[in-house]
Formats: sequence, structure tokens, C-alpha cells
Amino acid sequence: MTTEPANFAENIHRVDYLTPYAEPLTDAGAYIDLALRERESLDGDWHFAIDPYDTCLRARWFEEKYVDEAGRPYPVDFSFDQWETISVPSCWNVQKELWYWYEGSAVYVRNFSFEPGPASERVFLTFDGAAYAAYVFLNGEYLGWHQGASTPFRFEVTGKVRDDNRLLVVVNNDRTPERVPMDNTDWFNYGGLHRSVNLVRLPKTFIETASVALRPDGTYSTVAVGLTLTGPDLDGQAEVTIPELNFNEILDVSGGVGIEEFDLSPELWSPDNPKLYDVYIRYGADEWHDRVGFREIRVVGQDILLNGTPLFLTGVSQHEESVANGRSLTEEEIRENFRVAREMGCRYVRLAHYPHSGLTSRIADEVGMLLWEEVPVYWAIDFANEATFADADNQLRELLLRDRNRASVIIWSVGNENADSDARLSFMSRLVATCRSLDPTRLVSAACLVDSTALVIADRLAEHLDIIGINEYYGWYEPDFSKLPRLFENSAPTKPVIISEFGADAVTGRHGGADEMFTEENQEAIYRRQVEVLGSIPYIRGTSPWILYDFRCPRRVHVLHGYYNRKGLLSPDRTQKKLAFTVMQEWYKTK
Ligand code: GCB
Repeated sequence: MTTEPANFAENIHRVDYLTPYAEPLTDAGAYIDLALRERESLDGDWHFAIDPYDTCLRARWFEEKYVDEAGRPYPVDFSFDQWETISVPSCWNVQKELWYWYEGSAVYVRNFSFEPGPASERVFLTFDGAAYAAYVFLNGEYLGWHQGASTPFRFEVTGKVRDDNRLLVVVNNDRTPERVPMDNTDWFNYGGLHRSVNLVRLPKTFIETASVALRPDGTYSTVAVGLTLTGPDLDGQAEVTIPELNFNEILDVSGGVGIEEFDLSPELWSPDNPKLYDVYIRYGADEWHDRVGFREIRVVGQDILLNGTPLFLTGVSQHEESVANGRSLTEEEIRENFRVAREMGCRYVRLAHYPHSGLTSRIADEVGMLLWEEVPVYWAIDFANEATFADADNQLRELLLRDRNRASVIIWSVGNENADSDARLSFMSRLVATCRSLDPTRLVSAACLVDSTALVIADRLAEHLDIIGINEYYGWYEPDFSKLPRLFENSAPTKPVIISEFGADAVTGRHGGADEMFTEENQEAIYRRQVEVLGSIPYIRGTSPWILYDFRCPRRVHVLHGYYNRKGLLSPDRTQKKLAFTVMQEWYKTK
């Protein structure tokens, strides 16, 4: 990190005050798959203040210089220990009315004590998600920063963590044109340390990443196990154990990398039988443990096959949001979302438009819900910008590394509704390549736009995808519904199509005629027409209507919106079902 401002004037005049913090940037290269490893929680109450002018970073508050060399006191503009507290994890927007619309920087500070273990121990500070950028300081020392609101990141703090510590994090959620997402989205820009913060102790050499998956060859009889190590002892043997299958085999590791296939025919995971196995990998003093389901997902022609059987993805789209907790859903809320989706007949949920928490996919594994996971390459990303690509690609890598052992996740989505341009094609096809290189066992898709003039499915990205996702709003944004059947008649995709979105706004409890917009009857009528057409097109292999419940949306300022997108099938608090819920429920019974 470069020098501090020479004097007060430099500090207040400096326009490039972020430059000294540009390095180190932590990214997927430093990712550690914690799986079910033990953690020491740093969640709880942290001192907190919003810092709209970013003065903590400009004036280096983290150094806590309270006196000059002679001990004479300086005036300071902060008082960490007297600040009010906020609970971590949470989104600041829903913690206090004053912070509801706040966007910018905020400073989090907490003290913690630490009991050192053996001299060989390595210690990591891990964040499950900070929206959008986080600058992290331990005991006055800059550890580095991370960008991307929804994926996990780590810093090694071996030798830096003491008996008593001060941890300070500046979190910034400014909307800017070059971030991912950019400054214009159809959802609420929550900010904060919205996921857990932990310390993790690991031995000198440890398993950094691991993957355990059925080889997708239609035989269900080969399991591939891969791992990477970090530390000084990179050559040796790992032991892979799945006690329930009496499986215990050696995996040779050389240069820190091991990959091997084993003959093994586990019971298959599916929504009807979400069977999970405890898997242990031991290497030296380290043990990695996860619960893994084994299943195969493939596309053959226009069919999506789960464990060899064609399936129609009866789904729904979902934002990660609750009225009370913003984006920091509780376990109960996650379970309730899946419960109500299942009640509607869903075996599949599209987690839009950014990575939801790691707990969500774990619970999906357990309850048997298939998932589409997505990165926020949403609308008009700065596609020609290489730094923007690096950010998007990194968010994708962190998501893949986090969730590639989740049987529930069957589709990676590289984006949503991006106009077809050369820059976008290059950007997004490179993201597809990232998916294929890190995880050859899943399908890749994106929510594409149709050619609404020629009325045909036409997107150059489709060539790179396994499944074509289509968002369409016939009957709502496009009132001429007759275009929908024409669109499908004019198209001849060679791959399965999922209707990743369709829908209409309706205010819960607002009733009227089927033609009266914003009523439940109008939404219901649009859903009836939609499912009638969608059900008749053989290449449509799944639907995820927009959306399970209403969500906050600053763009929606119509009096009937009240800063909410009202396309939910449920009210925002999920307590009331709109009429269209039953339309989907009845239709899915036939699927
Ligand atoms: C879309 C977007 C989604 C919006 C939705 C709407 O196509 O993908 O993020 O919220 O339409 O309601 O307009």
C-alpha cells in the first residue's frame, strides 16, 4: 500500500484516494472451499457508521492516530467505540429507517479475542458476502479488498491475528456503470456485511478446493474426486472416505493437484429422493468434509435429462429478499420459500439475478429442489470493459467454487436480458467457457431476449448455451398476446428452451375485471393465456414465472407499486397468495 497523505490538504484534495487500496485484491484464486469445516464466528454486534464522503479511506481512520509524537492529542472525526452497533450479518437498509435509502460507504468495527493454537496453524478471515466492495483492515493493517456483492472471499491472517484484535471493514455499495451489476437494475441495492464473517484455522498444508461428482456418462457408476492443496507439502496421498458406502480409497496428489475416478454406484439424488452422503477427504493433518448428492444432468436434443429421465422444470423465479431482512434471509425464510414453491408444484427455482447465499443451495440439496444459479450480468453491462469482465468472471468463479458440490444446482446462468452486440457476445461466451472449464458436469444457460420485431428466438449467444432461457412479457409489457404463439411458430431451436420469465403486476387484494391492469384477475388471466401457449410448445422444457413474491424496487414509483415490483405470486411477506398462484399450481399438477 502506498503512502499516507502528506498533510490535511492533500487528504481533502486527493481525487484518486482509492488508488492506494487497489492492491491486494482478493479473488477466486485465493478461494478456500470451507465446506463443513469448523468456523469461529465473528457475527454479532459491530460498531457502525455510514460514511457518505468515504472519509475513513481518505483520512486513514483505521490507523487510529490519536496523538502526535509528543503525545499531544489530535482532533479525530470518528469514535469507533462509541458508535452505535449493527448486527452482522445484515443489510444496513433494513436496520434503521435513516439508512433505508443510503448508498455509499459505511464503516464496520469490532474487537475480538483469539486463542492461538499450535505454531503450525494457519488462520483465515472469511467473509460470505459484502455488498458490493469491502476494504478490510486488521489491527490497523490493510489486508486488501474484494468486489462483487454476493460471493465469498478470504484473507490469510496467520501471524497478524493477536490475542486482542481490532477488525475494521469499509463496505461500499455505490452503483456505477462499470460494476456488475451496473447502476441500473430492477431491484433494491442493499448494502452491508450481509453474510457471515468467520475465522477458520487450518494446518500448514490443507485442501484448498475439492470436487466430488458423478461422471456424466449415463452409467451412474463412476465418481470423480478432485482436489487442490496449498502449503509446503504438495506431493502425497489423500484418503477419500464415504462411510455409508464403505468406500475408502487413496487419491494420489502431485504438485498440489489430485484427480481420480473411482468405480462407485451411489444411490442417486433427485427431488423425490434427495439422498446425501457424508464425504471426507484427508490429507496430512487436514480433513475436508461435505455432504454430497450424486446425480446426472444432461441435454439430449431438446430434452433435459435428470438421471436419464426427461423432465419438465416446473419452476418459479425468486429474488433473495424478505421485508424484514432484505437480502440477509434467515434459515427459516429460505426454508419457507422452498416450502411455498413446492406447494405451488415447483421442483425447480431460478435464483435470480445474483448468487444467493450458500445456505440456500445447501437447503435445496436437503429438500430436493433443483436450482438455476446466476451472476448479475444484468441488462447493460459495460461489455467492452476488460476490468468489468474480470469482475464478472471472478464472481462466476467464486460461485462455481462455492456450489459445484451441490447436487441441487443444475444450471449456471451467465446473465439476463442483454442486448446482442459483439462486445456482449465475446464477454458472455467467455463466461460460458469459464463454467465449462471449472465444472463440466452442469448445464449453462442465460436469460435471453427474443427478436421482438421479426418475432423469432434469435440470439447469437444461444450457440454457446446448453439451454436457451427466454424472458417474455406478452400480455403485459407487450399487450398484443397474439405475438407469443407466432414467436414460437417462427422459431426452430435445436436445444431445450426454458421460459425463464413471464408475468404481470398485481396488487395483493386488488380485484376487478380481467382487463383491468394491476388486479389479481388481470394477472390470473395473463397466466392462463401464457400456460395455454407454453404448454403446447414441445421444445419448452421448463418455466420459471416472474416471480414468487413481490420485491422492493426503487424504479417502481407508480402509486400501485409503492417502490415494489408487484409481479409476485405472493404478497411481499409471503402470507397472501394471489389468484395466479393457483393457475400455476393447477398447471404444474399436469406436468
Ligand atoms: C425482466 C427482468 C427482471 C424484472 C422484470 C420486470 O425482464 O429480468 O429483473 O424485474 O423483467 O418486472 O420487469
